Amino acid sequence: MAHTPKVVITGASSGIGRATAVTLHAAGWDVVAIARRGDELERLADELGHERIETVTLDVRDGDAVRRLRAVVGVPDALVNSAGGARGLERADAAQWDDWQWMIETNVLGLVRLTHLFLPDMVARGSGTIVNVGSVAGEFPYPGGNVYGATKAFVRQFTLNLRADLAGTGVRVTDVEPGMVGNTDFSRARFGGDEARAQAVYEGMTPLRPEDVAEVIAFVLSRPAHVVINTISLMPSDQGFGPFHVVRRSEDVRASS
Ligand code: 8X3
Repeated sequence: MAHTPKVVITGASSGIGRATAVTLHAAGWDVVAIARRGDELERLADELGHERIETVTLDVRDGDAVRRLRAVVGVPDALVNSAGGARGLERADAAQWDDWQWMIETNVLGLVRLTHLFLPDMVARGSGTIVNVGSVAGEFPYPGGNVYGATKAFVRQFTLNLRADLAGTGVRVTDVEPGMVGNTDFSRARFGGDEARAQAVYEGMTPLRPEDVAEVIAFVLSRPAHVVINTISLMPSDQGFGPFHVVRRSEDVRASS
């Protein structure tokens, strides 16, 4: 009987993680869907017909819960680190400490924790693919991006440093870096549930859909074993780059927020 590949996906209850679960399931993968919200995972399992889908309710910030995964999951063929998000868009001096801590604990520590858990077994087996969901914010700074962008820069460099360590082991690592993605909880969470503010982010433009990113992840995973994609950056065609911001002497820097 042909081997059915198994993928562990974090952040699988919504957005890119959920779309990736649906896309890979349709491509024949066994999916282990991980997220904080058990009710949303249950809805996903219902949608996928409770076949080739396992759900685990946990927060990637919870080290003990993550460690228990190894016994439950074994050695997956792929890990998609999609759990993460942004909290706040304030200028750095007005940012909330809790928001900064949450982003570092989730986007950085959570992703590293999952990777550290599965990597040794993948290397021992000589195969496996890890896809990290980074962001264009990890490469391009923008006002209010402060810690969020820095966590995604970490994800990018961690991915590349893993590549440096893992060349020749059969284990591949890729950073998929999307720009604006609509129809997710991303902006709602960034603005503390403020629906109107979240909607305004995507007003008058067409953002990426979570499925667009999921298809890229599926593409990465479906390359033959000798091909590794280091990074992929994608944006909606309505998104571009801003000019450098220059503060003129007439402006009061302290007041411009
Ligand atoms: C978020 C991408 O462009 O909305 O990861 O900041 S963007």
